[in-house]
Order: sequence, then C-alpha cells, then structure tokens
Amino acid sequence: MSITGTGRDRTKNAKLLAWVDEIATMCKPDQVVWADGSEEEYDRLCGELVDAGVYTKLNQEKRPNSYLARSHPSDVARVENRTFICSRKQEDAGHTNNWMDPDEMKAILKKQFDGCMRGRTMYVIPFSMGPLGSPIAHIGIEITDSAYVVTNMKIMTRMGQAVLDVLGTEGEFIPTLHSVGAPLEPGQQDVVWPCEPNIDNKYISHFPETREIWSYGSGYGGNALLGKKCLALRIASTMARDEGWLAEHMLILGLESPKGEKTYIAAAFPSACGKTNLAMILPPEGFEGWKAYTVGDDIAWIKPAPDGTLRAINPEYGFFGVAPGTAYKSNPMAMKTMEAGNCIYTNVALTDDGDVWWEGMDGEPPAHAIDWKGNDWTPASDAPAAHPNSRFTAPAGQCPTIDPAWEDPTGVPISAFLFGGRLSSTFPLVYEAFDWNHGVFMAATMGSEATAAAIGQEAIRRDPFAMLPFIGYHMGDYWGHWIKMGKNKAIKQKPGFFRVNWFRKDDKGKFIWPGFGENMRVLKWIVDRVRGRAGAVESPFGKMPRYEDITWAGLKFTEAQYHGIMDIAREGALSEAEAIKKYFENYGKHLPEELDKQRKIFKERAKDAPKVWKIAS
Ligand code: O2Y
Ligand code: MN
Repeated sequence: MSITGTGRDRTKNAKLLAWVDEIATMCKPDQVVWADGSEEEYDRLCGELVDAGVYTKLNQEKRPNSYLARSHPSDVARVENRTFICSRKQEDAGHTNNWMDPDEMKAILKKQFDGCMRGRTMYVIPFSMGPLGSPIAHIGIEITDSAYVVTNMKIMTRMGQAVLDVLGTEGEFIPTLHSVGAPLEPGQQDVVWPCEPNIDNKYISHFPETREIWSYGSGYGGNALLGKKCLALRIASTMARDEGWLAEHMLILGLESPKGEKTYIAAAFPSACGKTNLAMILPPEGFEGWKAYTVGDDIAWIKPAPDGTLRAINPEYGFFGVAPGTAYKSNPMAMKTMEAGNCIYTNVALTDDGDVWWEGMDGEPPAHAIDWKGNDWTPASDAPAAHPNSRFTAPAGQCPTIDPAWEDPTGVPISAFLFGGRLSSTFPLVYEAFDWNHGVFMAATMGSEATAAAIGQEAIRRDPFAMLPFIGYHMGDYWGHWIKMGKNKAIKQKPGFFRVNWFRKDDKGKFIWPGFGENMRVLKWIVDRVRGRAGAVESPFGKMPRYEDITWAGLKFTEAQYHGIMDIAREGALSEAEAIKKYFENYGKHLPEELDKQRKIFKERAKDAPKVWKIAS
C-alpha cells in the first residue's frame, strides 16, 4: 500500500493533501490512516491499544467505556526546557522563552523525523479548536504516530471528517506534526509507551511566523495533544496579536442570578491555585437561586464582536485535568463528569476491582492497588500510587454544570477578567483595577509565592497572565497587545479587571479564607460591580469591597477576620512596588510605557498610605 496519495476520498484540499504526502515521505510510516472521528474508529483504536497492553479497560459498571494508560516513567509532563519558539529573530521570542533559529531547528528536526514512523501507522487528525464553523474557531491538522494521541484528541477536540467538510477545498489550517520518536525495525517488538529516552532529543517546537508545530520524542499531554497548549495558546497567541484578539490561559465561568441574569467571567491562575475547582464551582449555602455554569476550564479565545462586546469560546471539547486532589469534597462536578464514563486516565492507580484511584480521592485509600508504574501498591508504600501529574481526559459535555451556551459559535460575552495567585501576605482577598491599563498591570505582575527553597532574587515567582510557559512571542509585546486591545474603540463594553488571593494567612500561618467553596461570595461582588450595583473603596492596590459589600449569608466570617484578609501593610505594598521595578527592568524596550506609568502610580499610592491601610466599614 502506498503511503502517498492518501486522503483523496476524504478531502479535495490540495494544500492539505500535499502536506500529508510530504510528511509521509519524510516519516516513512508503514501506512497512513485519516481519522474520521467516529465512535467505531474510537472503539477500534482503544481495542487495539488494549491488545497491545497500552490501555487497560476499566470496570464497565464503575467506569463505562473508560481506559487506563501508563506512560514511560520519564515521559510524565510538559518539558519546558525542550519547548522552543522559533521566530526569525530571537528578540521576538523574548527572554522568557527558549529560542532557536527556525532554519536551524528545521534542519535538526528533519533529521529526527526522517524515517521516525517506520513500522508504525501515521494518523492524520483533522480537528477544530472551537465549535465547528464558529467565526472564533480555527482548524488544525495533527499528524501523529500515536494512537493514544488520536483517542485523546477525540475527547479534547471536535475531530474527524466533519472538520474536513468545514475546511473545504480552500480552507486554512494549522499544520501540526507529532512523533513519539521511536521507529521500529522489521520484527522489533514495540514497547507499551514508546518515546525518545534522551531528553536532549525531545523538541516541542513552534514556528510562529509560518504557524507550524513540530513535536518530537514525547507522547504525553501538552507535548503530544498539539491542539491544546501548542496551538490554542502558543501559536494562537501570535495569531491573536496579528489579528486583534486574545488567546488566553483562562477558564470561562457563567454566573446566573436568581433573576436569571447571566454574567460571564474569564479567569487566569498559575498552577496550584484551584483553577479547575473555580471553573466548576457550586454556589454555597446562602446563595439559593444562584447557578454557576462551566464554559471552559483552561483556555479561552476571545474576539471583539459586532455588538461591541468581547465574546469568548472554549476552544477545547474536553478536560485534561490533574487527577490527584480531585474528589467529591473538593470538585464534585469534575467527579461527576468522570462518573459518566468515556474517559481516558493516564498514570493513575488501578484498584483490584478495575476502578481508578489517586491521592486525595474521598474515603479511605484501597488496601491494595497497582500504582502508575504498574507495581503493587499499599497505603504503606513509600511512593504515591498515582503520579502527581496524572490526568483524566473527560468529555466537557458530560460536566453537569456545562453551560447551555458552551457550544454557541458566537461565544459568550465576557464582563470581567479575573487574575489570581497564591500569596500568603500583603495581597488582599480581592481588588478591582481602576481602569484597563491598571488591570493589565495587575495581570502582568501576578504570580505565586516561591517556596523557601526556590526563593532567589524575588519572593514572588511571576507568571504574567498565567502565560509564562505558553506565550508564543515576547512577553513584553504581549502586554503591549493587551494595552492596544484596551484602546480598541470597537470594544464598547470593556470587561472589568479583578485580582483575587484565596491564600492569605494569619499570624499563626493559617489560611484566613475558609475555602474554595466560599469563593462565590467574591464572585458575586464582582458580578455586582460590573453591573454597577456594588460599593467599593479605594486602596493602594485598587478598589475593594467593604465588609457589607460582600454577601455573608450561610457563613460565619467576622469583620475582624475580614480585616485580616483585606488590610494592607504599607511596608508590604512598598516592597512589592520595589520588586516590580526590578522585574520590569528585564523587559527593556519591550516594556509598554503604560505599565511603567502604572508602576509609578502604584508606588505613589503605597507611599501615601497609612502604616496599615484598613478597609473602611
Ligand atoms: O503536563 C501536561 O502535559 C499537561 S499541562 C496542562 C494540562 C491541562 C491544563 N493545563 C495544563 C497546564 O500546564 O497549564
Ligand atoms: Mn492550563
């Protein structure tokens, strides 16, 4: 069977057919298969993966149509030090990204990819990031030699023949190429999780000018499911800059008041701040009649709409969530999403009754399990049963709180941007920006406290807009793009900007905020603010709610506790202003002047504040 000339029965898109032929000629697979996205195809591939020992079919009563995969122990997460932005000029990638000249990178990769699919099947996966045909969506094609990738892409994206039909003969697509980097010699027995063992031979490469992605050597998550971080953030962020929109590492949440008024918030958090929990929040006691809806848990594409709003879609179709810590008590909606079945679990533990388990699940740990490496495990074992970055791949449509409009091709209107971090002192529970540029300043300087061991020059590890590992160009230019968006007169309904910090501690080192379940109280104030009906006072950081501006029904949280989480020590604010000055120095001429102006204003406000700025009551 010839490996070129395939796909003619599937599409007449000449550019796509030529590209697939070119890649097949280079990679030399045994066969080329165009994924059609059907259930039959999914079942067949999962069956083949079970036969090959890659997937374990789980207990069908407990986990219908669900599978467990175990990766190679060296291939368990995104590899940031092997992730490259290959812009023509190094300066355009910026100091926060690894850079290599595109011609140099292509020369290396062409050698790596030459014959890399020998003995394997090359799959062609047409996928849409966003509802099919949506004006906010974009089409990608992933070529891969991993059936694990094909089955995960079926959950994470809209994929298959329907995408080719929308693409048509002339449609534009983003070509993305992936190989696990483990060709098979004739007669060579395959391993369960093939990948390139040498980290220095792994490459997650992005070519922003030509809008291409070439990923070699890893079969895991963000390195291999190329629609997610590689396309929807790194390449899309450069498209968004060029075309006047936003590709953001943000969840999208819809909040409905008892009157039926719906307000959408897009929120960015660094890791370990409860982003998935917030995306699937349930209103607590005291919020009867309120409803919270999930549009997306990780990525938002936001475009100016003809009606003057900014409208967002979740470009993804599934969740690729961290398993450890996910439980009915912490995130019941995530657990229920999985309960419905149709999931792929990677690197979690397998119980004796064919169920999955991970650290932090509700109830007692099982007396015995098979850990993520395939070894016997008991609660007395030293190592965790599930890898800390083990994942569930689950269809978003199965989430009980999925928003009825989550597939609206025109997106949902965003009224507020929310930014967070994990900070134990100084930073209040919530504050609002004075204006758009101040909001960009708040997001550009966000981050989480470094652990004691990681503290270097600065105690806050900045993760601007939670985009540090995901921006496809210079971070300073990205801030400039946000500033420019604020000046776009076509955006008539500008969202408000807010920063939150659920992690402030008291002088005994205890968290002051009672937990994620209560975050709705802060969200309600934000909703009321953007709807112009809640009070606020000005502080050195921004506009803040007084005690009486927050709804406390159903929770005992005293005014004294509120002072503990809202008051601001001048020393803390001044040292933050000083730290930002140093941080901004790294950006040189790429620092937008508007942000340096914001820094100076913040410093003046901090200087003028009393020793302890107290929230008014
Ligand atoms: O480790 C990986 O490959 C997955 S990373 C990831 C997955 C889902 C959502 N967010 C992330 C992230 O790193 O932000
Ligand atoms: Mn993420």
